[in-house]
Amino acid sequence: MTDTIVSADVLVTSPGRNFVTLKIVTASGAVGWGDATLNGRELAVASYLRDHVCPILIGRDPARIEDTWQYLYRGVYWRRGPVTMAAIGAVDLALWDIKGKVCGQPVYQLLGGAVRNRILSYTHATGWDVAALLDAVDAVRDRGFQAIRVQTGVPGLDSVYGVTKDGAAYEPAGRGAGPVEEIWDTAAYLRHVPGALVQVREHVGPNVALLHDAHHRLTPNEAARLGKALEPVDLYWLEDVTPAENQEVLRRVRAQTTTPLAIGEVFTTVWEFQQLITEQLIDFVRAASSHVGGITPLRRIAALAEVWQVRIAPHGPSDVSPIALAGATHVGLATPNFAIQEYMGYPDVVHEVFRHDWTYAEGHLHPGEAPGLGVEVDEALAARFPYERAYLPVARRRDGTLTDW
Ligand code: GCO
Ligand code: MG
Repeated sequence: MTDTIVSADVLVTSPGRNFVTLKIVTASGAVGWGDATLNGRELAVASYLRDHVCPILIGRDPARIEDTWQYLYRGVYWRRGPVTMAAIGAVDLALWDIKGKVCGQPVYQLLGGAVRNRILSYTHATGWDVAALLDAVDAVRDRGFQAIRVQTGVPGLDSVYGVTKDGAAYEPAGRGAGPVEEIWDTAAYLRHVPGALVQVREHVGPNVALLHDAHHRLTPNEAARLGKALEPVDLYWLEDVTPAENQEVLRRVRAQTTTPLAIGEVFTTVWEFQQLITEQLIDFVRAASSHVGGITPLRRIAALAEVWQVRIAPHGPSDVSPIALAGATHVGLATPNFAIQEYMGYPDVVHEVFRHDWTYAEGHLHPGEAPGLGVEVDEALAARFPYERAYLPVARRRDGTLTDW
């Protein structure tokens, strides 16, 4: 008998940072959870879902995941964009969750079953100076990580996004009336980073995978210079070297350096990856299972990437909720050209609000064997953390000009 969706509700909670969650319930009593979090623009997605998507989900067959994806993507004149795609992603994740629960299978089984035993994961180590960074690297190695993203402060700057001076929690969107403004100096960054990362490589030896994120801040020429300068570090990848809009510029970077490139955490459709994949301008696709519109399109991107020997490595910072992280780990376990999963980690309270079956051990993640995605939301606990307005910082050059992320 065909099941139907009887309710679709949005829950916004802020246990340390904001998360937007979609809850879909079917007539047979199945409950599916989806992540709709868009860091710093959370309520836009909540409204998109509540005001425009939830009403038209009622009465639909939850089993028709692909058709619902097409309905919300192709069926809408104003398509693409992060708000739309995060909303569609939440629906898609919730419907895969429901399908798994109805079938009594973890989602990875529905995707063809495991192609690996566990998923290599990386986390972040940051330190304002090199000594602090090396301490941070040692600390995450003690937690079992064999792949580490390393970021440092830059001499002459007061702050650098994602790097704290006291080693405390970092990268939340700052709470408050508006974005914090930071001063950015690319020349100072380029002078400092290669030397700092060489010291990290010397410290950890050859067997630890090191990654670095440039956060879209470089020109093509600067990116090429950085890639070349980092070749002795033998990076696993250099991430987001240039602003995401103009992908042709990657040809120049690619021609100049063999440092592997990862791009795409802010991309929201397979079409934004098309040129990067088919021209082999990147080595790793960073699409998140939520922001790119769900598991359905992430699998499609992975299939395209596989043809061109490009691998996927979904975004997994602390602003991607444990539900979307679960989505990524199910895809990761079942996808041959999956490379590595970012696992930035969450404060304890987030693990309590989002009770998950996925596990981390010895540098690896596993989605677990619970039917569906394996995440249940404690709604009573979530309700104790109301939304708090928060923004990512903005960056200006020394002369005051706003600059890229
Ligand atoms: C990453 C990302 C994060 C982003 C954050 C913004 O690679 O994990 O770049 O560092 O800054 O997800 O919302
Ligand atoms: Mg990144």
